[in-house]
Amino acid sequence: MSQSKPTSPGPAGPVRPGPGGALRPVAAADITGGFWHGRREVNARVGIPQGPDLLESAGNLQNLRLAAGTAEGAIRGDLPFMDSDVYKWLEAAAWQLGASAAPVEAGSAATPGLAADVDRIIALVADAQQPDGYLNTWFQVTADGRRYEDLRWGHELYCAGHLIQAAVAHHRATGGKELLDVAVRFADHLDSVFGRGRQIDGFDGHPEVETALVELYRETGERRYLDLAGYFVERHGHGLLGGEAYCQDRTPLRVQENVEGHAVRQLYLLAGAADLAAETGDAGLLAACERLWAAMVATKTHITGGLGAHHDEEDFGDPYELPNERAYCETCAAVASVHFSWRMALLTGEARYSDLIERTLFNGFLAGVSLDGASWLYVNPLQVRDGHTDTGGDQSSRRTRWFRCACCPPNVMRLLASLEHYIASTDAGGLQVHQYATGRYAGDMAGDPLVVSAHTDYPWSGTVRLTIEECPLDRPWTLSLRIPQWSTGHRISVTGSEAAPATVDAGWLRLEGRWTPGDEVTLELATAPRLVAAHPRVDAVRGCVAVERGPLVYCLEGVDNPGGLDDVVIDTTRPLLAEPRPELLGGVITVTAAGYRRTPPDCGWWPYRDLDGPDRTSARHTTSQDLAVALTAVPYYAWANRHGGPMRVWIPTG
Ligand code: FUB
Ligand code: ZN
Repeated sequence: MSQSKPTSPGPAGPVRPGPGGALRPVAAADITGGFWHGRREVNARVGIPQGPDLLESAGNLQNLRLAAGTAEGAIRGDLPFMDSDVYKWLEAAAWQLGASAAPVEAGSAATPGLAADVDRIIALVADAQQPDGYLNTWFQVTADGRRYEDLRWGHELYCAGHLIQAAVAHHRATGGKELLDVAVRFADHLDSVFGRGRQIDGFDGHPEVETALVELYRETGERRYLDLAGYFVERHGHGLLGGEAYCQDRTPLRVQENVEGHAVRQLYLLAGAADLAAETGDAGLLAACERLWAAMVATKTHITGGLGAHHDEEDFGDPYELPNERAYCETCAAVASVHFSWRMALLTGEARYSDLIERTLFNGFLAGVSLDGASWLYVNPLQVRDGHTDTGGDQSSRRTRWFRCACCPPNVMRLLASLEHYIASTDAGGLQVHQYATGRYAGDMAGDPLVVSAHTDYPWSGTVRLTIEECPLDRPWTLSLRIPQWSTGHRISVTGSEAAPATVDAGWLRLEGRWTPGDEVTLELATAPRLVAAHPRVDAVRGCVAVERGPLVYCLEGVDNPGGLDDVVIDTTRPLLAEPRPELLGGVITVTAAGYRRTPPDCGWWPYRDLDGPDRTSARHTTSQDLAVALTAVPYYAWANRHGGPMRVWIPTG
């Protein structure tokens, strides 16, 4: 591999931007306790270790052997992107292996076995690669060597992207080059076909390779990978793949007004565009990313951070088309949203991107994995009706052990395993804390170490204590803490430092001063439960409210509210009561609201009726037959862990 730029040590996580952006992830991060430590411990102990067996039984590993010619038989599975499940798992395992203090319970055999599994599976991948660098088991085994004939659906470059990301992770986390060598050979092959050797003018209908190639450029210094990523991003939207929004081919990003088409495809493309803007300083691309992010958040994002309104084609819907029981909100779209927003946070320095990351992580993303780490949701609806029937499978409202299309589980694994890298950043003026998680975050300011540790029981408590561990003593610098969008009030106290009074600037609380190791800052965010209403154009939830507490969105589940959820009404005039329940769902705080179980009107055989009488004069339709009930809500991330009954996030007010 020729090097056109020396590689530089830097942030060890999935995103290592060059000097162009506003912020840089801290070089070393470690989540050592609290909420996310618990979720990551389950991921390390249960989630990731089950991967090899599941990939074996689903046939992904056998497909690699078939492609390598070391086994005989028919291809397993019926999707051309099954290799990507292997790569996403490898990426997750690599981050896990690299975690400086692996959050694996004492006595667990996960970590030693994991390294061997990773080596074994990397060897399978390397064996399957063709001499010219091409690698896709589906096309090698089933297509008589035909390549790139179905860019709309073939996923060959999408799989290459996941391979590259896994390889970068493996290299950064463990120093191993085996997978990186495979990835570089594939990237060089892609460059010879689509890049400098330009045999084909095209791109993959499922973006992913774009962001991966930028990261490979960051890892290797090889400029061709950045150029190839730029070429792919620019070729979207010109009708090369039939002009479909599904393939991100209807409109060039630079002029697109709102997110559209397949949600994950759109978001991975935007992540790649943000990466490019960071590396090239392309103001037009940055403006497009900002515009599309803002339009997406304002008009197409569910309260959970979930994205993608349609089951059909896994698409974004129209603006404000945000259904409940038919919400798609694929878990992968939540992962992709975090990827895109983190790149935007680093590029612009704006807090709102990390606000969306927080909302997504605690709600739409985390619901995708069961509390025990062993089963998954692919779609994340906001309502399951009383008596819901479900045939299971990818689009089920029930947790499932694995899927025919198993994109989501290893995506959850890789984000959880690398989560510490999404917490803090530095710039020339100081350190920024984007997310609140107990741990240690070590960056630098112009080469001088800047290390902060955090202790918190977030999200249950809004109190976060930060301790300065190392910092320059000879000059002032700024500690920036994100004040979440949901916060209704905060207090800050500082001990030791001569920090100037805090200022709040577009979501960042800035504390500028001279600091000394041992100085402490305590942030207290008000976490009283809240009722939240949606923009009136979200017709699906008109007349409804949702319950939130801190960053958590809550939901009602049938198991806590016997009698069903289709007829419940919340009384918004009565206070909400938060109650710690250490024995419930791994330890949660529930929120109880006063409400009614409504007796629906008798409509006879026709479920519609003329509206007159009290219906036209009274806003609240409770009657003497309505039963007063206490409605108990649990965090949305924890739903569907006890039973297969109904659930709802949005609660009618009348
Ligand atoms: O097409 C590959 C993956 O499968 C997508 O990202 C998901 O939406 C699912 O369709
Ligand atoms: Zn998925």
